[in-house]
Amino acid sequence: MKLYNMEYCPYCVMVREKLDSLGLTYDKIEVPPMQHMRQEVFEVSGQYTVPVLVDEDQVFDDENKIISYLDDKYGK
Ligand SMILES: N[C@@H](CCC(=O)N[C@@H](CS)C(=O)NCC(=O)O)C(=O)O
Repeated sequence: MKLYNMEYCPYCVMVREKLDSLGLTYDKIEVPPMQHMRQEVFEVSGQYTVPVLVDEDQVFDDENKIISYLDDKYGK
């Protein structure tokens, strides 16, 4: 699993806390603060905001979608 992340982004913090609480390991990719420098984020997700989570062939571009997905797939 890969998380496109900015350390101080509150939405990224929410996702990191969820990943940690579920005991999941993941690769954290720090993105540059300037939106136009996030080419990889755009290539992966079609937009520039973080967090973006990639799990095998699935891509999620919003913290709420990410958290629901993680709960559904890895929770309980
Ligand atoms: N997924 C959120 C947005 C997430 C978000 O705004 N992330 C910020 C970082 S905290 C971001 O990437 N903003 C674009 C930028 O920094 O230029 C939403 O759709 O409401």
